[in-house]
Amino acid sequence: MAQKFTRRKFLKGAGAGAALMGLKAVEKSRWIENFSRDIAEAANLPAEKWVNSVCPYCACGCSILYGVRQGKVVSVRGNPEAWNRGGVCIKGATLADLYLFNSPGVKDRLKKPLLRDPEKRGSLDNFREVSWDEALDYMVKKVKEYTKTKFGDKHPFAMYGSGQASLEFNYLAAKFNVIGMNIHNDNNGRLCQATQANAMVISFGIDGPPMSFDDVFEADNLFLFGFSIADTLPGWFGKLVEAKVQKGDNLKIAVIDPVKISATQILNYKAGDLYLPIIPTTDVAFINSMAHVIIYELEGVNRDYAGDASRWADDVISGKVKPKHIDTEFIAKYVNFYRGDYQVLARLGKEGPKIFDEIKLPSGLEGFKEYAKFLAAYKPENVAQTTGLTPADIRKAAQMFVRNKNTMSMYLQGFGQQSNGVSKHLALVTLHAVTGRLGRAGAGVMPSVGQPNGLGQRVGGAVVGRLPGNRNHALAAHRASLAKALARGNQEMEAKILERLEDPVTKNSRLSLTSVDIFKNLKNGNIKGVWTVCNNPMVAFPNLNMVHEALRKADLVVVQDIYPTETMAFADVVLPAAALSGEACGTYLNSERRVQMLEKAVEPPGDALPDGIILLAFVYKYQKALAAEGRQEEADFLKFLLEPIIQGYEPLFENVQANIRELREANQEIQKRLFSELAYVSKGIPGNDFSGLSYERLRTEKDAKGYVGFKLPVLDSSHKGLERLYDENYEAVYQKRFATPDGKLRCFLFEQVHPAEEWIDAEYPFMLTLPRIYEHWHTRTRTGRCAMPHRLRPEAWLSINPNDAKKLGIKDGDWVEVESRRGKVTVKAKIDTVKTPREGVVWMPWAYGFLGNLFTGQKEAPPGKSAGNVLSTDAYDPVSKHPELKFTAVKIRKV
Ligand SMILES: Nc1nc2c(c(=O)[nH]1)N[C@H]1C(S)=C(S)[C@@H](COP(=O)(O)OP(=O)(O)OC[C@H]3O[C@@H](n4cnc5c(=O)[nH]c(N)nc54)[C@H](O)[C@@H]3O)O[C@H]1N2
Ligand SMILES: Nc1nc2c(c(=O)[nH]1)N[C@H]1C(S)=C(S)[C@@H](COP(=O)(O)OP(=O)(O)OC[C@H]3O[C@@H](n4cnc5c(=O)[nH]c(N)nc54)[C@H](O)[C@@H]3O)O[C@H]1N2
Ligand code: SF4
Ligand SMILES: [Mo]
Repeated sequence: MAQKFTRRKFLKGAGAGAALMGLKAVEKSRWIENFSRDIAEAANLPAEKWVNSVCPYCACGCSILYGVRQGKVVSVRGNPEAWNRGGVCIKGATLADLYLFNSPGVKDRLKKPLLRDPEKRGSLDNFREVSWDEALDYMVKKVKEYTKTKFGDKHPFAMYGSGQASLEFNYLAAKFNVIGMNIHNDNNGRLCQATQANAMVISFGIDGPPMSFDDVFEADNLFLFGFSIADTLPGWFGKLVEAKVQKGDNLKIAVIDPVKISATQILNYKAGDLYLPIIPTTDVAFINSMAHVIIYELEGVNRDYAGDASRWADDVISGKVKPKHIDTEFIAKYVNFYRGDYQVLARLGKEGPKIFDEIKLPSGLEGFKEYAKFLAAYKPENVAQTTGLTPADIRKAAQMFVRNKNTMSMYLQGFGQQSNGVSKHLALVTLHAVTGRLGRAGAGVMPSVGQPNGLGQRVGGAVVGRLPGNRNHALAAHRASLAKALARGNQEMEAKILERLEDPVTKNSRLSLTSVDIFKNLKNGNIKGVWTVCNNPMVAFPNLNMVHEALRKADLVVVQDIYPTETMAFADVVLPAAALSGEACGTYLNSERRVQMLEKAVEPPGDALPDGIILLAFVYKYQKALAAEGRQEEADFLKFLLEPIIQGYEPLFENVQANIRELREANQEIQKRLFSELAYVSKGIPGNDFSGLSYERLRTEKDAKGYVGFKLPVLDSSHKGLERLYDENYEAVYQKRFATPDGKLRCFLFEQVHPAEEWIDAEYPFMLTLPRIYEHWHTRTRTGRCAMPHRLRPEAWLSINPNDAKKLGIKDGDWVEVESRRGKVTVKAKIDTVKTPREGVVWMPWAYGFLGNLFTGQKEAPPGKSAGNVLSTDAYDPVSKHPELKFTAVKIRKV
């Protein structure tokens, strides 16, 4: 399979038309020039073997092949036998930069465990290299003390994990942090997936993105809400472009985003495609207004019933009137209605589904009548000011929504990262349901995932509210079946596991703190320490001044990463990890529920160990220390949970430093055991059951379309997975259309609610949104060390609408100070005529922390002068606790 790469081909692979144009604009640095040549030369070296893996960046989950020569990665390419058919974007294509010659990607890797006194925190210096055992023993000694007390339902120590760690690691975190050690555990998924996951549990009864990438080929109409898909899930966008080319104007697209995102470039306005520059946070008003137009105007309620939806609905119920766009059969058969009430829904996680009784409306068509009446207030003219959209545009969108049968809505952080995000999802699901545009190929809602294993962190059970198998923590039956599956017939252990999950008296869930509350309580001293794995909160977290203070206050900060990060500057313990993609093995679940294998291609550098081995080594040592101290019961419990995973390998964990090679080797078998344990545990959980899947199958078989990997659920050893959830095939398998107790979809009447962040005013007149850019991954720890992405986007900027810039007297390239109610940053202004924000809105990439230029090592003082999250608020959606990262009131001043 070895193939010759020329520099030209390489650039082409790297998404290059745009990249090449960008190159001209960037100043020439000879070092980078030489570096790029090295890569091109290296790419000419034929690989000796190609190893199957997955790109470690976005939730497309492009299957990739690492080309390996003499034990080193020399190139990377897309796997032609996968759903991505060999394609990769600039980030996947430049992954090999991280392995080549003396690049920053190689030089900067963390290679040894590091330790220092907590007083010496604040920079990347002053660490001393230590053995694995010294570092882990130091942690054990501290954590042992913390776990003598409680904070909330757990001990005052927390792991902050990641949707970029493997499915197996996330399962380990659930099994040992949440259950075994009873400490707090949440993930960066709180910043990423919490709204989508919680909203899906509410609507469908269980979490899991219900549709597939290929559904775009079946759709007649596509609504893209707050989803910059061309930049953020480019692989899936490729399918969308293909669908548009294939179907021409038969596929109509509406983009709803305050920024004219790159995806608008494929719109054909003449053919009726729409771009709607909505005011941030106001999607519910828009969605309800589309529903108003459909019922009051297109169904003729205004014309024939003088606007009285109640009388019209009665005639619909009695069969006197047959609506054109409302699917009465679907509503009668499959829909329950509820009042949209944030206060009640916020209690779901703790108290369970009985809370729905408090807000229940009549079911079926009687409930629909309530919905129709409720929408009276949402006439387009009434919401024009709130949403910033013209009544004519709202009417066009409504007409598009019910044009033909198949309408599909795709959305991501424009919904997720708003403090009213859950209500956006719920309002949209209701519109899809009443128009019968849900639960078919090409019809329905598809909340996308962002991180490569954003879904796997939920299926693994490592985010608050989810338990292994993507169970609902709030459901007594799910807690009980988990305890049973993990107890292996031991009733005493079963009772113990259950007690970690629920209060025996109230039967309420025992929950960890969620991410934002972990950091706030670290700041307040209620939580003593934090162990971050595979994330960089000192850049990515909301309200960085709060995070900065929290990390300074903490008694123990452990950072487990592959590179030095801004967060590491506040650590006292640093644990060097093997990069999952390339150097370790495990599985990832992509945005369409596809499980794929990542095989080990090369050895990790220095003493680095795979993430799972590090956590297991800690648990092993912690359990030994508890036993030595006479805390026998806790130790025995942990020993019981450890046994099936590390059996036969115990001696290796006695002296980690002496057994690095052996532990890396053992990791292959240990991950396999973890996967099969979780597969077994997942049995019976609708949509998330993969009890029919194994490493063997992932390695040797293909799915029904002939691609590597399988889409959940995979029900037995010959089942090839389901293409989508909640359609007729799903109903045939589960004998229910939805995963709720009565098999009905939960639909809500939600009003437009105000966001948590204070609204703009005379002092803070601009709305800032902090989105992503194509070239970089999050806090740039890797892409910032890859030549092309770095070169194209070396620094942060603020994008301004040309009219706003004129009013403020700002020219392209001027330095501006952006200030919110929490802090300020200074960046260059860009008068943006491409990804143009609507007037009154500005945007800046949030990827640039105080480590600044990762090529030259130029640093700033924390939290950084161009770190966007200095400005953002840590207020969150009351149901999902997902922070409001996409709306900040700011003022702008030329400096
Ligand atoms: N290149 C690159 N790709 C990535 C990532 C990366 O870091 N870099 N990260 C990955 C991850 S983890 C994630 S979660 C995804 C995120 O993927 P996206 O959600 O596509 O990413 P964002 O650019 O953060 O935000 C999407 C859009 O929401 C819009 N928006 C803001 N407020 C509102 C609103 O109130 N309503 C509406 N309708 N729109 C609004 C913004 O203008 C922005 O265009 O990307 C993934 N892919
Ligand atoms: N304002 C604003 N803030 C945001 C967002 C936004 O849109 N706006 N988006 C939010 C979202 S959706 C997300 S997902 C978060 C992401 O935020 P984070 O996850 O905190 O940021 P990353 O830079 O992705 O951090 C991943 C880290 O893992 C390390 N790493 C890579 N591979 C491995 C491995 O195999 N093992 C270990 N141990 N480490 C590894 C990388 O070097 C890097 O430091 O940011 C959130 N923050
Ligand atoms: S970043 Fe996403 S689209 Fe690009 S190669 Fe990786 S998985 Fe594929
Ligand atoms: Mo994310």
